[in-house]
Amino acid sequence: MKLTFSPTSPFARKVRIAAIELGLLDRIELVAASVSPTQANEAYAHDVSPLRKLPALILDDGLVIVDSYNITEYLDELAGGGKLIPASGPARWKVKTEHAMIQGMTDAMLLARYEAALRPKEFFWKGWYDDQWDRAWQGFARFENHPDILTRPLDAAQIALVCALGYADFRFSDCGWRKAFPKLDAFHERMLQRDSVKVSLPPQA
Ligand SMILES: N[C@@H](CCC(=O)N[C@@H](CS)C(=O)NCC(=O)O)C(=O)O
Repeated sequence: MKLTFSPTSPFARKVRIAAIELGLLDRIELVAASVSPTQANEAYAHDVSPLRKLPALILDDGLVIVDSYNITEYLDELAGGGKLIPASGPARWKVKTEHAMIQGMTDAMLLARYEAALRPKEFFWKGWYDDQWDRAWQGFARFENHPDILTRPLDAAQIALVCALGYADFRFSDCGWRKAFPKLDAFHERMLQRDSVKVSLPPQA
C-alpha cells in the first residue's frame, strides 16, 4: 500500500507514527505529494482524492482511504485491532473524542497558517486568524487541565497531540506553549523518547 505524505504535514506524521508503532511501516510505500490551497493538482484530485488533502492511503486493490483518523483506524485493524484505538466501551469514545478535539486544533492551526502564509497580505483577516489560533490554544489548555491523556499507554489521541505540539513548534515557534503548558511539555519530552516520534519530526523543528 502507498501513503501520500509531506514531511511537514502533522496529519501524515500521525499516520507515520501509528504505522511504526503498529509494526506496519515496511508494508507502506511513502509517496511525497504536493497539495496546497489555490494550487491545482489535477492528478491528485483525479487519482487520489477530490479534496486534494494528504495523507491518503492507497491500498493494493486500489481502494483509497482518506482522513488521517480513518487511516490510523484501518492500520490499527490490520494490526489486530484495539491497539491504538480501544475496540469498545467508554475508553473507545474517550480516545475518539479527544482525538477529534486535537484534530480540530490541528485543523485550526493549519487554517491560521494558510491565512498568514498564503492569503494575499492585503486580505489578511487578523480577527479570523486570532480566532483559529485561539481554538488551538484553548485546546492545549484543556489537555493541560485534564492531563489523564498524558500518562496512559500509547493511543491515537496521544499521537495526535504530539503531532499538534510539533506543528506548533514548526509553524508558530514563538507561541510559548512550553511555558504556558508545562505538563504538555513533559509529555512531549517523554514522547520524543520514541523512535517513531523522533524520526517523524518536521524538517526544521
Ligand atoms: N482531516 C484531514 C486533514 C488533512 C489536511 O488538511 N492535510 C493538509 C496537509 S497538512 C492538506 O492536505 N492541505 C492541502 C489543502 O488543504 O489544500 C486528515 O486528518 O487527514
